Amino acid sequence: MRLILLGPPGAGKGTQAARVCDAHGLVHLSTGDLLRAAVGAGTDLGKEAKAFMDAGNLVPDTLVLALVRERLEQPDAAAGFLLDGFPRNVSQAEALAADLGDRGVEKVIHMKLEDEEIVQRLLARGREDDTEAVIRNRLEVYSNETAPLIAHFDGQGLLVTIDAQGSMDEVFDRIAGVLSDSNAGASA
Ligand code: B4P
Repeated sequence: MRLILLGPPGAGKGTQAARVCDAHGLVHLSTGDLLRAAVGAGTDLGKEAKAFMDAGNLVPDTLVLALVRERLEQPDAAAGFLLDGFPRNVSQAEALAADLGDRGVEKVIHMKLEDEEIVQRLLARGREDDTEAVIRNRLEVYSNETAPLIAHFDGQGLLVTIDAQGSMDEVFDRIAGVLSDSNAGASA
């Protein structure tokens, strides 16, 4: 399976991605995790990315694409992957499609959640970029740059929207339902 989890910051993409990858033996590629690892390791890329992340802005495409390409080129990714937090804008989506060619993404799961629930979840998480002002900026960046991907993938017939409100188990069950439907479709 080749999947994308799309949704606003704090929708629970990272939380659900880990569970889905465990259940289906997929490589979990989180650009947020890769960027935080680069920042933690003090690489040149990490140093460049840090100021964007601290402000809640998108890291430039060239940096993010370099990380994604390096990970997708590793042999284990050939068996299937889940992209978590990537692509974040239309130009990243187009670069991904060009890289993958005819082994493109099969499904995009859009996790929908109201802004106020997002703010509460992220304030409770308390990561360095989880202050209220930065969260509000991330929501605005999402609406301007990432939300257009909803129509983009819908137009390609790849999008399924699920409600990301509710417990982690309830949300996981909704995603599992989408994936079992698509497996049934594939084998029909
Ligand atoms: P990300 O790491 O992608 O972080 P996120 O969107 O905030 O989190 P996510 O949706 O994964 O939520 P989570 O499961 O953790 O991005 C961070 C930054 O990196 C961006 O601002 C940007 O600067 C940069 N970046 C990343 N990718 C990029 C790209 N492609 N291009 C450019 N820049 C990029 O859940 C959040 C919290 O909610 C957790 O505490 C969790 O425990 C809780 N939670 C989850 N599910 C819940 C539920 N059902 N009920 C209650 N709480 C729940």
